[in-house]
Amino acid sequence: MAAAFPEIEKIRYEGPKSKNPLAFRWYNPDEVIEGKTMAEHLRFSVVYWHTFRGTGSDPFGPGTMLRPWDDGSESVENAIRRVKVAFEFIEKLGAPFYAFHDRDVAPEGATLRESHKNFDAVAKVLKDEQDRTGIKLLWGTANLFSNPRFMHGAATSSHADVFAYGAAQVKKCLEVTKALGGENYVFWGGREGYQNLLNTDLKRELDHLAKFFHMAVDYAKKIGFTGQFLIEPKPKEPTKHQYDSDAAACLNFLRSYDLLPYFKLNLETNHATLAGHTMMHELEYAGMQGALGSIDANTGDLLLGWDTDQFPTNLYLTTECMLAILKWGGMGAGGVNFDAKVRRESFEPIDLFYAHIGGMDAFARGLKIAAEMRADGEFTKFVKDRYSTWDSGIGAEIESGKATFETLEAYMLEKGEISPHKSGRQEMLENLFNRYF
Ligand code: 3MF
Ligand code: MG
Ligand code: MG
Repeated sequence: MAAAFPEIEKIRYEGPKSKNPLAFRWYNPDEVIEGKTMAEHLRFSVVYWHTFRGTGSDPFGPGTMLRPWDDGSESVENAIRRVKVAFEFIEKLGAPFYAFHDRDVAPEGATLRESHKNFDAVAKVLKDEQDRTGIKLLWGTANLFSNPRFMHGAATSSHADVFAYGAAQVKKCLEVTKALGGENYVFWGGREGYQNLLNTDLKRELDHLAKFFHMAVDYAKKIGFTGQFLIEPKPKEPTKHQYDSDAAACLNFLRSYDLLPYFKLNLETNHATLAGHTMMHELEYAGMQGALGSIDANTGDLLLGWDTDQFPTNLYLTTECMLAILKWGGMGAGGVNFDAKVRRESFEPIDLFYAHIGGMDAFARGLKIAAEMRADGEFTKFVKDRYSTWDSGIGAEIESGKATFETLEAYMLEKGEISPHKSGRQEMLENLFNRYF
């Protein structure tokens, strides 16, 4: 097969002075930061759905993307040709991982049996290409939201047969993910949520969702799949209320249904902002509970209120992400997965390179800046000092559990009024943050 990107050579690191738009200026895979290489910290991953299946269609018009290798058919032959293109792209880019939904890589058949067969046929080629290039599968996932049968959700559908269908699909996807050495398995809520409580049995649906996850955990054990399970929070779109709305909601759900030991979170920037949080908040919240699994790296648009899935280029954002990720000891088996799509107007194949190079450079630079901030330690020192009354005296008594309401009342009656505590110094700290750019 002829190359899909014949004019593109392997993308190389050329350093910050380079003006070559097809080179990395910051992502230098072998550069060591805090004892690990950039490649080990960042574990970049290319998504199959936006990058190789995205057409650029929107509610107002059809696709615009020029993809000369794709004949637009839902045939296994076309799917296999696409695999070769995907691996040529990922190899030239130098990303070590990729991620897919079952239905991105192989066409859905007329029956479940036929879909399984198509998936197996394409998985064989994926395996060959992985072996040829050394590119690995960051995670697999099943698409339980596109087909009309999932209109009411999958695991939370009002129809039991739909639950069964979703289970069959996840069973197969777990088998394929295992066969391809996938390091994680992701559940994004899809249509697991509701539009209206008048037609919804909320408790029953959540009980079903938990049952579904327990079945997945049991089956993974049975077949020896040892990858990390991840849940990807998102608050709205497609349903008005998604059950996995944010990190806190997911962790509460997992804890309530005895699922916490088996899951971590895959946090997505644009989902965090839709939930009214910053990405750093979501990372901190998951990190402090040992649940930081992986990230879907993208960004929204301040002026648009939906999931625009743009490539991340804002260095403040990537620095904040990397500060939180480094603070909580990294993402383990996770990675920086570009769940992002080029704009509808960026229709040429080469735009896929510009987009990923920009995202990788933005994260590499964020990593470098975050590591510099940590080495200087000024923020850490400030925060430590701000809470210093907890290190001894009454603060230490409260933290260690020695104090009670009675001892605290006695303490305050004795002490009298409190003199103003230290300034929060937000403006000074924001200026300090800026010093690194
Ligand atoms: C939706 C998403 C999804 C998930 C994917 C994997 C299509 O907003 O972000 O991308 O990432 O389904 O779980
Ligand atoms: Mg995502
Ligand atoms: Mg998204």
